[in-house]
Amino acid sequence: MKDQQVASLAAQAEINRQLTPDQKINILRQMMDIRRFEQTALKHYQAGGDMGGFLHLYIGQESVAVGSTSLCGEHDHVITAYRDHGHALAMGMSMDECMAELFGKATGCSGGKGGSMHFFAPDKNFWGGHGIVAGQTPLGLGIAFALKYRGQKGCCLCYLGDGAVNQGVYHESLNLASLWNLPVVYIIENNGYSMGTSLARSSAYSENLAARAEGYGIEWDLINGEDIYAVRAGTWKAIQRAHEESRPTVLQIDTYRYYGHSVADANAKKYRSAEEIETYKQQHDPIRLWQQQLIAEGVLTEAQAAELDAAAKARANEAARFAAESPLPLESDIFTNVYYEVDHQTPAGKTGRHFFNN
Ligand SMILES: Cc1ncc(C[n+]2csc(CCOP(=O)(O)OP(=O)(O)O)c2C)c(N)n1
Ligand SMILES: [Mg+2]
Repeated sequence: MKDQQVASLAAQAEINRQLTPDQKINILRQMMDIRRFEQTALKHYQAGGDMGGFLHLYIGQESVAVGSTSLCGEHDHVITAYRDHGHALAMGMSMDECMAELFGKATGCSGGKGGSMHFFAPDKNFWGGHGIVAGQTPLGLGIAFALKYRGQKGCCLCYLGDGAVNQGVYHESLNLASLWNLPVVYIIENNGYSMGTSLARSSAYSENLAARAEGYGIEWDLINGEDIYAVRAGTWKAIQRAHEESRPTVLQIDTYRYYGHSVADANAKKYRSAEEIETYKQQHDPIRLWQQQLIAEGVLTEAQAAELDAAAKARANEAARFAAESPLPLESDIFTNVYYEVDHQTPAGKTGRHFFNN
């Protein structure tokens, strides 16, 4: 990670100097909301009975989603992998619809059929939530293609992990992004691990994953993810490049996850030391750092920060209550909202042959 000097330099970037006190506080509020939402989800998951399936927590990485999406305008879209709670909430999805989705309830954003990995809200420019590693990278490319095709001035922020960069489909996407001049920003969230494999053990030239973009003639940047100002300054350059020049960018944002790959990761402390995790929590926590920054700037007091946090916790508990009291999906709806063909009774939908003619 780069040192705090970078933070102070990034604070001077025009896009950060324009931030009002309210906008700065809103960034903190969003990060606190995400953390409290996930802590509450974890509590219910561990209690057993409320939730099934996987639960990949974003705790420790909140500044990446919140900082970058804070720059999104009307035609800017977001797509990500399975660690999607932070991006979804940052794009304006409600805690209620997200928590209900985790509980598998009909009031969930995907009707309770998607769960943790499939939050989805196209009306809020949020396109999921994808379980296949790097599967979202050609989809993000497609969103960027559609924007260009329609003549809309926007871009697609497509997030992927440090492990996903080794998937072939990501490289195919980079090739087309550059060849066709598409407004896509690939944001590599480098949390140092792919499941239990460290970056150094999974990637060649692990010092710089973003530089692979050079092979495709794409601009790239390295960003310190613990610093909201740095995330915003670096991402804004990429968004402007997409908007003004219709050119792609690859950003590597360094960050850290505090919990295991998923809640079911029994080896969470075997491939890294407890000291390493503790060091990040104590010295690099993005929420604490932003809170300290705002207090130092005189934008916020300790007491106000505590109030914001308490409100986030209360909202998360309220969302869990809403989820618990919501109805399960109806058995008769088991086939709806799964395939377009079934919902629209196309010939393929009637025969069940969705992909093959015979
Ligand atoms: C194509 C594919 N291969 C393997 C998996 C299993 N898998 C799920 S997550 C993951 C690690 C990905 O790590 P990274 O891209 O760094 O993302 P992070 O979990 O750190 O956010 C793997 C191998 C999968 N879901 N899809
Ligand atoms: Mg990773």
